[in-house]
Amino acid sequence: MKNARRLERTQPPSNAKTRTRDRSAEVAILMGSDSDWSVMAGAAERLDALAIDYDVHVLSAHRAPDATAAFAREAREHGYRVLICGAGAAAHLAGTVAAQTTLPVLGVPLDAGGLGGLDALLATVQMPAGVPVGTLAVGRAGAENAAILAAQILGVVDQQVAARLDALKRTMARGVEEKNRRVQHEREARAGAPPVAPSSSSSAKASAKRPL
Ligand code: RP5
Repeated sequence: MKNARRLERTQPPSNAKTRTRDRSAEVAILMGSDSDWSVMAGAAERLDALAIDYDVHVLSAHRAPDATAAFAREAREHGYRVLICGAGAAAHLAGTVAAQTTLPVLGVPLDAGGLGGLDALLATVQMPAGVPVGTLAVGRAGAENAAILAAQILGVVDQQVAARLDALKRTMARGVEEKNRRVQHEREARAGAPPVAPSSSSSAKASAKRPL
């Protein structure tokens, strides 16, 4: 099972929108390895949904330090406004990028095995004063939230992006209402059903603990 997941994680980001710089991507998604793509694709999907143009690049603080530093130094003049960096293990990508630019850098710690992502979380979040990395949650939620936060940063001055974010909030709120309706409906259906006698004290305790 672990091997299967590993195989899936090593698929290259062939369906990513890796664009050349004649395009006007405002966000760059950087990741330490192509094995990070299955999770970082969550950021790409959110940016797609918000109609925000982005590039995707594999860079590495440790394996390609010169290319990483050069990318970060030139990012602003290439038109980027926000940089999202996902990396696992000793995750220094976001920090080394932040060291070279004054663009906002959002770090997504990834679970690359071993320590469940705690290693990457600490490496990403524990930046020295003066070089901030906005650190998101470990894994998929962090990747998606990095994209939404990038949109929120762009949305400070871009009214169209801000409007799309408002629409996202409304959609999420409707989703919660729908979930609440389902829960209430289930409770009402259960309340209307004839009671089932518990067969033992332990099953009575179990049903008392049930959230619905
Ligand atoms: C980190 O090491 C990468 O971000 C990745 O999460 C992890 C493993 O990389 P690979 O060995 O799969 O290239 O630098």
